[in-house]
Order: sequence, then C-alpha cells, then structure tokens
Amino acid sequence: MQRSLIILKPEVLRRGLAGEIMARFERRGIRIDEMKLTTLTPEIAAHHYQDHIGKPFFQSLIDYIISGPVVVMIVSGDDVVSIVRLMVGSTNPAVALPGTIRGDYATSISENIIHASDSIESAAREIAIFF
Ligand code: FUP
Repeated sequence: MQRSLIILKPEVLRRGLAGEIMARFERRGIRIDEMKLTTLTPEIAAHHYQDHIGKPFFQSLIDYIISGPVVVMIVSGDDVVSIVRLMVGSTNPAVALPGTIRGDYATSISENIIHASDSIESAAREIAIFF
C-alpha cells in the first residue's frame, strides 16, 4: 500500500472544482486518508518546492500556491503514486491529455491546478511537511 500527497491549488477553490476533482479520485477507488483546507505560508511553499529553488519560474510558482486556500490530501492505495500522476496528467496542460485533470481543467503551466507526489520518496517528504 502506497501513499501520495495531493494539493488542489488555489484555482480549484476559486473555481469551485474541489468536489468534482475529489470525486474522480473516489470513483477510481483511491482512499482519502487525511484532508485539510489551509493557506500556505511562503516558507512552507518553498520547503515543498525546494527542488525548484533558483529556477526562473520559482517565484511565480510560490506566489501562485500561496494566493488562496488549498486542499491538501494524503491518499493511499496500491500503486497510488503512479495512478494519481496518470490521472493528473502532464505538468504542462498544453500537452496534458483530455481525460486527465490538467487536460480537462487547466491551460497554464504556472497555474496547472493540482500537485501530486512524483515518487514514493517525494510522497514521504511532502507528507511530513503538511501533516
Ligand atoms: P509536477 O510534478 O508535474 O507538478 O511538475 P514539476 O515538479 O516539474 O513542477 C512543479 C510546478 O512548477 C508545476 F506544477 C508548475 C511549475 N512549473 C512552471 O511554472 N514552469 C515550468 O517550466 C515547470 C514547472
């Protein structure tokens, strides 16, 4: 049984899409173990995105993720890390396939609507930041 961390970015609550997106995970059979609504501080956001410090898009990434409340979830299930990543779609919504969350709800890479851990190791690190 694996765990993964999902963040529904500020756009999701602004656009009223939280229920719809959570329902996709529930329908797939992915269990939601923990969930909270929170607004990230710049420090927590930078800790979460530490691998991107120094990249040209880093500041806009932080400004976006702290711009409003987010929903943070721990989900679990067999192979949940890769299953969730496939459901989320490519980082750049311009090439995310229709049927994926980014492919259905987003158009901008800097506001790509959702985060999901990219490995079991990232999931463990990210879960420790938020829970
Ligand atoms: P992902 O794991 O799909 O969220 O993608 P990354 O970890 O590579 O990127 C994290 C976030 O940085 C993305 F969600 C959006 C932002 N980003 C940009 O704004 N521009 C880029 O060129 C790459 C990433």
